[in-house]
Amino acid sequence: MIVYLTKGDITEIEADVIVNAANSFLEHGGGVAYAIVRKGGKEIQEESREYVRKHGPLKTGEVAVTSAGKLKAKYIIHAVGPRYGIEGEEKLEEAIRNSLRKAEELKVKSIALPAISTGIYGYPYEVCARKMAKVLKENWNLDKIIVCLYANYAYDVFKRIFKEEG
Ligand code: AR6
Repeated sequence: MIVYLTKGDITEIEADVIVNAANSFLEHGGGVAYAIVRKGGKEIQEESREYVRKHGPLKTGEVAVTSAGKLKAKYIIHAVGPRYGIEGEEKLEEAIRNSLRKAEELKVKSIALPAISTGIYGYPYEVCARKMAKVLKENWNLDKIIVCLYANYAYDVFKRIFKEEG
């Protein structure tokens, strides 16, 4: 398994799965979620609503799967991260771990993840980077995990922490 850190727009990445930083209602109105729906098409939002109609809203740390619409990926895994100051960082760890578990269940080989909870939900990049480093070290049956950072500063923080955490 190879882990890559990359800078840029996650919707441009070639991976079987793209992880979305979602909310409990899977209403993709801002941040990376909006970028995914804008480029992937409204079917992603429609399938998300259908999921919530059937199963109810997701708890923090949980994930749901939809198609990836017009994106090159096969699936979107929508992961609900915690809100900083309201929900603890163990939920961030859960959201990351549940995303990778779901990807294994889907029998895909590659996955791209954004820095869940570090935008609108306000978590420091450093906390997210440490949680990612921890979870990625677990034994995953995936060939390629791409962590995609949007801001230069985020990329620098992740690079430093991934180096520190080995
Ligand atoms: N590609 C990669 N990363 C991105 C992109 C992109 N195109 N756009 C933003 N980021 P956020 P959250 C980074 O706010 O904090 C939404 O409204 C961004 O710089 O997308 O988990 C949802 O519907 C940040 O580092 O997610 C929820 O309501 C990271 O992605 C809520 O925001 C996550 O930022 C979730 O908040």
